[in-house]
Amino acid sequence: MIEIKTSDNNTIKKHNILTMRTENILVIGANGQIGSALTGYLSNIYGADHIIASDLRPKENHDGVFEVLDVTDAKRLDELVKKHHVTQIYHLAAILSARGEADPLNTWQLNTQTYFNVLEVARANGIKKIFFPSSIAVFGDHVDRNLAPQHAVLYPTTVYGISKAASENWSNYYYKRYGMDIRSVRYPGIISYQSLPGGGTTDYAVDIFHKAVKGETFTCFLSEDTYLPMIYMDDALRGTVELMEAPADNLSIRTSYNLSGISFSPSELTASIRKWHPDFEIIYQPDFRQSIADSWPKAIDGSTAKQDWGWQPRFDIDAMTKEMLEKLGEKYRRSILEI
Ligand code: NAD
Ligand code: AKB
Repeated sequence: MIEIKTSDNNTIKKHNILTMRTENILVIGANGQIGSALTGYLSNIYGADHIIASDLRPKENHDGVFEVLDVTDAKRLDELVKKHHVTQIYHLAAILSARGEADPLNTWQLNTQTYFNVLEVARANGIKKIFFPSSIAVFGDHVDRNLAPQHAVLYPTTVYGISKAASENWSNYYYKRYGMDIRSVRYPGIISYQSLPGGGTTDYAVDIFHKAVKGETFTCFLSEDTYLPMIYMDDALRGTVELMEAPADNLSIRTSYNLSGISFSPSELTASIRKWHPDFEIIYQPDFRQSIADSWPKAIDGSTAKQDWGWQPRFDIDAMTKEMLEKLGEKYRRSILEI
């Protein structure tokens, strides 16, 4: 085991060096909110030459290997896996909760068909590990909304949540039936400065920082007291790789682990932002996303992840706010962020 320090000097991780340099990792959906941060994070750990980023369109200024891939095309996926001798796949492509409601059947088709393509191509090529991102959207009615447990009845209310709950079960099926090493977390809403989020219900908690940094009033599409589970990107990335590097024998969950972070409401986030921007203003205009948020838990219980692979989030709300404001402030000052 060795110690790794990421380029932002934030995180020190222990990984097995023999594993690190022999993996070739395909990231599908690499241009999105998570992919934009994850590809760099993985490059620092496994080596830039070992990370193959892919998405529907090329990424401007991408530093490393990039392939155009529409993952509805299983043949193209198979070709890329063979071409790059891929050993691990991170499958991030999906339509998220709010956007998904505009076209439920297409969302179901995209989210599930792409996952079957990944599972089947991985099976045919002997891929060693798959990462599948699930979501707090799997929870719905009849769960304890104050602290959703690891094991709960899943009655998701969005087509996005239904597709994630079904995919969790398919992960478990492929693990049991074919012995495939598929690992997954239920991410809370992810807060990050690297890129804008893509059509989720938790997006307000990223958009709000952009308005604060620009000195503008923020119109929030959720009510002031809507608590949701959230997590800062640094914690999300660290948790993801910690799970992927954990010994297989330690893992008791092959559907998806609750990945706990922090929970807050728009008014609490506003109060945190005002510690640095006292004049920041917010108005509340709840829309259709309010009912999605109301069907999700306020917090999730991450104790199984803690027990199995030592999960522990590091960022509280103020630590996250401070870093978001600093990083976005730098970006806007350099005028390199396109919005
Ligand atoms: P995003 O919408 O920002 O990015 C998704 C990416 O997938 C986009 O770059 C898009 O171009 C790409 N994509 C869409 N269809 C594709 C296709 N057919 N082939 C190839 N690429 C395609 O999403 P994100 O926030 O980065 O989320 C990534 C994954 O994590 C998703 O599965 C999402 O459900 C899950 N997740 C995200 C969050 C969050 O808060 N961001 C929370 C829970 C789960
Ligand atoms: C969304 O809001 O759809 C995502 C998620 C929590 O899955 N951010």
